[in-house]
Amino acid sequence: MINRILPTFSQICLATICMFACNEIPVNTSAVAADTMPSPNTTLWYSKPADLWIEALPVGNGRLGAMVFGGTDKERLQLNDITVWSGGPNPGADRPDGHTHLADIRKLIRDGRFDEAEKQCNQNMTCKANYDVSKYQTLGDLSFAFRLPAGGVTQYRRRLDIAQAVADVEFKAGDITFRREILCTAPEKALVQRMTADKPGSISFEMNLTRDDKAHTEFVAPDTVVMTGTTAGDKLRYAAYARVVTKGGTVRGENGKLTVEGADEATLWLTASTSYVMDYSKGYQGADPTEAAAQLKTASAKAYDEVRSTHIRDFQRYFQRVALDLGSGTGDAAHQPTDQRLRSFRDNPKADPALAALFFQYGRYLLISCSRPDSPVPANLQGLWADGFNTPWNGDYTININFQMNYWPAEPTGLSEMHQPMLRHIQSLVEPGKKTATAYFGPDTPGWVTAAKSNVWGWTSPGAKLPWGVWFGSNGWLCQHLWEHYAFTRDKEYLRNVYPTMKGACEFWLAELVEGTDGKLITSPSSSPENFFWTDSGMRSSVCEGAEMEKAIVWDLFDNTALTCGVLGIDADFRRKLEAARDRIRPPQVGKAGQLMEWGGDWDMNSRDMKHRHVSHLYGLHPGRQITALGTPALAAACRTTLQQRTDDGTGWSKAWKINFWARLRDGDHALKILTEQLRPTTQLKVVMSDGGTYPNLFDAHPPFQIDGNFGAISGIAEMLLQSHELYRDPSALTEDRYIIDLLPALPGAWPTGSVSGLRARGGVQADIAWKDGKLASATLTSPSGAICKVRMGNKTVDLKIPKGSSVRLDGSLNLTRL
Ligand code: FUC
Repeated sequence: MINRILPTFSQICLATICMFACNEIPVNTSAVAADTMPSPNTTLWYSKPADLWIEALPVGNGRLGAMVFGGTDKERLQLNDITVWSGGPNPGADRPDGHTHLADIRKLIRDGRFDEAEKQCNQNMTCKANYDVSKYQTLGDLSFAFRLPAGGVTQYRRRLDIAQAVADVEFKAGDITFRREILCTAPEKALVQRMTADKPGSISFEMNLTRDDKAHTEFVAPDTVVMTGTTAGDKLRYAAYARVVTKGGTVRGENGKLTVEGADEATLWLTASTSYVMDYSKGYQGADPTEAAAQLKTASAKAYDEVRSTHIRDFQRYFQRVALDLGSGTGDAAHQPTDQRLRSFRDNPKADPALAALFFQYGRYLLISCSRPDSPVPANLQGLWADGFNTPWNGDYTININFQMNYWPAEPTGLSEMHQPMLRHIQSLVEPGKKTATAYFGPDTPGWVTAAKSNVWGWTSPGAKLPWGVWFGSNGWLCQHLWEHYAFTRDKEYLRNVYPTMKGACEFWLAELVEGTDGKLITSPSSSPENFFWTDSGMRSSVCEGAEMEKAIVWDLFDNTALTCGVLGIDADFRRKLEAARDRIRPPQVGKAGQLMEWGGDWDMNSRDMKHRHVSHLYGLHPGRQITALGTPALAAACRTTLQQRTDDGTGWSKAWKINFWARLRDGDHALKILTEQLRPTTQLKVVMSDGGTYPNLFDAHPPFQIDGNFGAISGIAEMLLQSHELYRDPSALTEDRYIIDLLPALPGAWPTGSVSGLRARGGVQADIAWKDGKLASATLTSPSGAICKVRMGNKTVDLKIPKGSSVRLDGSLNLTRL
């Protein structure tokens, strides 16, 4: 169970005194009523309004979202709709004659003329359209100017309850207590803000709905304003509706403003829709965005309390699947406002292990809020929350790590349905990806391919230039997600549906792998995302043959697809072909410094950028499974050496990946060290290529904000507690994928006692685990589908059969006990 450590009243008063003293706001020590005490495991709370966007609090329903600033006399709700993109499809982005240069480039590389090969790649294997015209953008702002009584503001507090997905703001102005509650409901497809006061007739405000880009606003009723427009490029039409329903008082709309006067309470309802449709054959152009009008009508006719309770039930259906207790620590650290709590954690992390539990659950909250089973597109670099028109890196899907990282926690942390928009997006890339494959690899090239970037408009072409633009490993990496969804859920019908997509990626690579000088299969031209190498003679390039990451991805793709054929009992010949090719791929190589080699040559130690954030060549360790700590110890040792050489530094997402790597190396203390560094407070907003941290609202800092770091880190926490990537072959069931379920494989010393329930393992198993004094106390494993597996704890492994729909309980020595 979640440890709901309620602070004592004196703790709250203490924190309150401190927060008001720090911010020089008048003190009132009888501030917070006992029933509204924040739970440190599931609440973010603050003693002053957000000035900066990275202090505001996110709400979302998988499509619509808002950042809540929590102002007093002025409030800003910055709005997003996940489909609001500028630009449009780029059918002409591929270079149709790219493939005519392929043989020459491969030859230059074989001859060691890497610098010339890079030039050739930049001229001929890049895209011919401007990728940067398509950007994820804000939907706009709702701004409020409230009329408050004189006398100043006291007893201010704003918070986000992530166990209910409700944000609120509360303060006293004069002698009146004002409260606003904000939620974004998926069932009603609406953002709702309820405004109340403890004295009738006290709610008066003006409200504006705006977008600084040619938006047109008009009142369609005295209480309803609609904003319509198109984004730059004119490919996307949007419509947002806002209505304010009051009890008492008056509402009128004029001069672009909605004015409420003297209401007892007021409820704002906001809906939005766009013309976007994820359909390549239609040029991503759907019908006019009319749904928002009907959604507004239905939602705003309902009673707020009913909408609120339906919303909470709907959200908790997912959220409550997993509970995590890492202990409550010492002192009052956990009971401080969240920004202060982060600073205290930096100074004394041991005092507040519950912050990691809050960060874990916050990541799950964010995933549920930005990616729902019916989301029109998947979570982007900022999930759903982005301000302005120039979102960093276009707010795209960067598919050389970042997009995939977004979805690492989906399956293990009980949010499998949230994976769906990504799985659909991957399949939507097959058609444009076929064109990219033939353009750059020849008219007869089978299958489909993608490069380093993708977006909602079906971009599959390479990017502008090396070291990032010319890299073709992402189709295999994306297919890993298709397979993983099956590995966790055991849904064979789903697997049958996605198999053609996986097969297409395999066909591409079966045709495009080349034989290395050692007779092994490798890729060429081959790069390692965004990095360069320096040969022994000092030549700098980013393209060679046989870089590790692409090989590892193709190995994983072939292995997963061969397993798919076996599981579905189909395509036996193709399966054998895949297995044979997989076994001919050049295995990971260990270099002269004991490192896992990143490139086709042993050049890692020549690097002039040893701390480079991408550690792509460890793909086989994570998220792949070609390298395991116990199965391939020599390669695992090489990964460890590489990680030490590369240091623990990095951007937010880079640190997050390293947490996963160290967990896979079964070193929980090192994993926690990096997690602790990732939680270091920062307000850095500029782009920095190292120095990740965490913003006051617990968004991950690349910097700037990039949500993959949130998701990657919580995947790492799950990996510390439960792993299931290791397959074993059962001679009596060779076509089945069976897994070793590893309990507490990387438990750090600083989390001696705790529990987790509801984590998911591959093979269709759910795990509740409790530990005490650093040792397993008990584990209950449940399998809705039924499972045959091995369970490992430390050095001991036992075989287990869990009948369909039932549970088994193991004690600390892995003995079966009765339930
Ligand atoms: C890759 C990374 C950057 C950033 C960007 C979105 O280019 O190397 O650090 O995360 O994606």
